[in-house]
Amino acid sequence: MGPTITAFKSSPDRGRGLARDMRVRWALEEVGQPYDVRLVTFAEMKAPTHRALNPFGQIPTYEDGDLALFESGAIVLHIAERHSGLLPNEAAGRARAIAWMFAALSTVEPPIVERSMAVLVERDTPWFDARQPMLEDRVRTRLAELSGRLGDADWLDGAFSAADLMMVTVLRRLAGSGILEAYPSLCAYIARGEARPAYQRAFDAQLAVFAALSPPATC
Ligand code: GTB
Repeated sequence: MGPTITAFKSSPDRGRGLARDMRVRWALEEVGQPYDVRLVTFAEMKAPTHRALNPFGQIPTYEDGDLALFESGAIVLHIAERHSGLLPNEAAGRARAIAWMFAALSTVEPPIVERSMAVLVERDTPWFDARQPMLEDRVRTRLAELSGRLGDADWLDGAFSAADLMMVTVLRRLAGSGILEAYPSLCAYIARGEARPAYQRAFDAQLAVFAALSPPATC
């Protein structure tokens, strides 16, 4: 039996692959590991049964036999370490790929999330207009640094790895913000990630959850 992950029963992104189960689904698809999904409502996420898996009452979680994990980064790293294809075999390259995974999660993602959370929950506050340019500048700083390092390369450090999977999912959170367009190499980088068959299978699977919620109207 394969692992079971959790995902939103009704994702606020309407199946656009922005919730963090997407990166776990993508990793599982890349390594060819079939998996089950348990869909949870917001109320279920905050109930003791789910909090036993994730003390913060969030998705995604991962269960495989006796092992239960939370934190999308830890889950993707676990998958990448158990299967071939997502981390280099050579020790130094593997360590660098893991460093890039941390960079995606702890250096690039925080300003992106802070900006999008402000748009979501602070739009009507008196400080929104003054604060938003500063939050956007912080995002632009990271994007400029990242695109500077990526240069003309296809991926962050040699072949595609879990580092790229993580970074692409982090950058996708900027879709529709109008910020990414100033960094064509990052747009192309995201497009390369999205073109991978494993990405597309993962995307389709999470979109199907949303589609099942809202079947097309009939006459
Ligand atoms: N650090 C944790 C991880 O990486 O696993 C963060 C997990 C997390 O933020 N989970 C979110 C969650 O469960 C879902 S992904 N939120 C419910 C809660 O905290 O009560 C974040 C997310 C949600 C929705 C969109 N969207 O609609 O665009 C994008 C991202």
